[in-house]
Amino acid sequence: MFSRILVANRGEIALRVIRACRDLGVEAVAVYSRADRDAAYLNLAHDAICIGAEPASASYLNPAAILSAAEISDVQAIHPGYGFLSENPVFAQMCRDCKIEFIGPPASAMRALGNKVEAKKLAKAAKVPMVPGSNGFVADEGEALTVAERIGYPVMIKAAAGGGGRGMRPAHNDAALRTNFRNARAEAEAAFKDGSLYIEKLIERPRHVEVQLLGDPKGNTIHLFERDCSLQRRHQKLVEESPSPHISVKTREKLCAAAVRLAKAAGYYSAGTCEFLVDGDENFYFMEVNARIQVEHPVTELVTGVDLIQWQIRIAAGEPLKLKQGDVTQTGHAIECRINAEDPDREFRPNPGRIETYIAPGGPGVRLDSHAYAGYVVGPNYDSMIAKLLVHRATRDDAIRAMRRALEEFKIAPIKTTIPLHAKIMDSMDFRRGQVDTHFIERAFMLAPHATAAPAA
Ligand code: MV4
Repeated sequence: MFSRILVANRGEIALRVIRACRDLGVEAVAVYSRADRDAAYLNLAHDAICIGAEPASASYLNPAAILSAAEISDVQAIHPGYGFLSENPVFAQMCRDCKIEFIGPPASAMRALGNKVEAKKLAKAAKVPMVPGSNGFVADEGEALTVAERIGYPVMIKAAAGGGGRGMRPAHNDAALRTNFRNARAEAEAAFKDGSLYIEKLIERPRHVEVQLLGDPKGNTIHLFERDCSLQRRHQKLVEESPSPHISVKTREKLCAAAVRLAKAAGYYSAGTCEFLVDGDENFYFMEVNARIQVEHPVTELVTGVDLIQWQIRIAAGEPLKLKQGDVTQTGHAIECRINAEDPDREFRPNPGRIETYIAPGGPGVRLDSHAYAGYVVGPNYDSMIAKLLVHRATRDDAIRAMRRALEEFKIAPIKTTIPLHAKIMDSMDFRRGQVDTHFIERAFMLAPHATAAPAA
């Protein structure tokens, strides 16, 4: 095992990784930008090193600053968390070239899976179901029309370099396809300096279901079941849960087995996630692989009892994955609410400021992953997530009630947060029936009166 690890991130995930290090008896070295110099979690690390100015580009996204901090603090490994440099194969290789282990997958797998068309080729070879579409890029409108004729309308135009829904346009007929193809290309060129597009059959009202994977370099690869992340707004996840309320035992088995096949085909190791779209008939289609630990990983930790961050560290240190597929079970139901410092009444605008009141929820089945506290200042430089509130209970109904209770206990003032929005979601009949697809928020939250009910007893 390593004796010292550098945590190349901030906020709740930096704290989560520091906790995993302490649980393993490993020293954690934190890094911070000048904006985070007063954050309390820095005191839980063995050491803390300033890596630059407030903008992420000067600090958390600056490989030279992070590697310098790693060299002077004599660490054997770097944990990148999520976001920032976590999915950057160049950074992963730089670490390893400096003889510092990058706690994550091999750069080769990050490269292969980071490219959407490349990832699809791998998925096809591994017999993972995919949305019918163009095989690779579509050169021009003429070719787009030919593809649409073959697969049938409606279709979805996607940017190869896109993500989070950017550069994505539906088309229901030839005329719309011509217009939207041109628009999508212009948008992709402007946003990513890469106008490459591809086309898929449009999946209506899809659910977002993803499979957690864990593997070692020897090819021991397992899944830790699925998370349902369908409850999103503008491609920002708001609520995640496991099990998915809308797949059968049989679909779950097929979905998880497909994800494991893909990870093996890609030579993937460490933690990762395979994303699928699931339609109303439980057909599932491969979307992409996230080559990092994800924000919502604690949902899986709760239902499986497996500490994913500890395993990432153990695997990077060369330990074999002793955990076998048969050892992993999905027990009870877990839900996560992402609490953001945003004002839902003002288009979810970030709402930075000093937290004066902070009363944390607790009690049976509650987990709170947060770096915030009374006196903490939410700055304008980074994303606005300040807490992940999770519950784990025997059934989905029990979990929803526990979440409702925990949300009521949770007091943050005077800054605006998404806590009241989450309370409304927990009260909504559609959510309680598990009737959540990717358009739930847009549909229900200008809150139609019939879509809500009194809080569960
Ligand atoms: C789709 C789709 C419908 N049909 N692809 C959005 C982000 C990207 N990762 C995939 N996305 C979608 N791809 C086809 N062929 C609908 C979406 C989509 C979506 C997917 C997952 C979660 C939320 C979403 C919200 C809107 C659209």
